[in-house]
Amino acid sequence: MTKLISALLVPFDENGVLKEEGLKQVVEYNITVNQVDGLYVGGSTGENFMLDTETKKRIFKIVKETVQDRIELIAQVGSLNIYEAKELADYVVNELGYKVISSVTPFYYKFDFEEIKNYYFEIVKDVDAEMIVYSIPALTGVNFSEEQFGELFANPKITGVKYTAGDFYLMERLRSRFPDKLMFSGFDEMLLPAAAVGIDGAIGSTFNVNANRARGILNAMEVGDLATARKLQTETNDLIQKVLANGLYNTLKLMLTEKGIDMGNCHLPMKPYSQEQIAVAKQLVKDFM
Ligand code: MN9
Repeated sequence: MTKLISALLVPFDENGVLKEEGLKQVVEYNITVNQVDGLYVGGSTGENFMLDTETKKRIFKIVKETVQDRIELIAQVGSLNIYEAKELADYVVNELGYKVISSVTPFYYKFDFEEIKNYYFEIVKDVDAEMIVYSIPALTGVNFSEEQFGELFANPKITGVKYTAGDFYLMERLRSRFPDKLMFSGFDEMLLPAAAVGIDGAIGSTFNVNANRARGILNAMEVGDLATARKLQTETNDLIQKVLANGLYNTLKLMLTEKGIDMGNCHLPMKPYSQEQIAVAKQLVKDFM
C-alpha cells in the first residue's frame, strides 16, 4: 500500500515561539481525522530552516511523545551546519527512537557532488537509521543525475528519496533502476503522475487539509481507475492553485485554525496574515474540506 505522509505544519506565536499545544493538536488531527500513515517532521512545511537547534529538538520530542508508535515518523535533520545535522540525527534516533531520518541536499554554497555525497555519508556514518534524501531542486538549486543518485544509493543506509520535482523521466529511471529504494513523491499537485510511475509513498504539505482526496488518488491508481484519479487530482489542484495564490503555509495554517486547531502564525520573515488571506482560507474550508 502506498503511504500517505503529511509534511507537518508547525504553529508559532507572533514572536516565533513554538506553540506546543497547537503542535500536539495538529499531530492528533493528522492521525485521527486525516488518517495519514506517517508524518514528515522538520521539513520545509515545518519552517525548519528558520529555527534554532533547541526548537527543532523540542518539535521532534513533542511529535514523538504525541504519536508514540501509532504512525510512522521521518525526521528531517538536514542543515547547512553539518554538525547540527549530526547532533539532530543522534538526538532523534538515540534519545527519541526515530527509525528514519531525512536530509535536504545542502544548499546556498553550490557544493559539488563529492561534497554533497560526503555530507550524506558523514551524517549516516554514526547513526543507526535509514536516510531518505530530500531532493527539492526548485528551492535548493541542487539537481542530481541518475548516476549521482546511484552513488548515494550505493550506501546501504541511504534507502530512498523524497523526490520533489516534476521530472518524471528521471523519476522513472530511478524507480526502474533502483527498485529496492523507496520513492516518495513530493509535489502534491503531481501525485497522479508520480503514482503512475510507481511510488512507495507521498509526502506533502497539503495532506494536512486534503488527505481524503490524496488517499483517493492513491487508491484509484492502485486499482487502475484512472477516471477517478483524474477527477480527484483536478479537485486537488483547484484547491492547491488557490492555496498557492493565497500564500502556501499561511493558508494551510488558517484552514486548520478554522477547524479549531491552535495553528498560530508562520515564522518571521514569513508574513503575518492579512484580512484577505483569512477570508480566502475560510472560503476554501467551506468549498474543499
Ligand atoms: O514537501 C511540499 N513542498 C514544499 C512537499 O512545501 C516546499 C509540497 O507538499 C508542496 O507544498 C505542495 C504545494 O506545492 O506540493
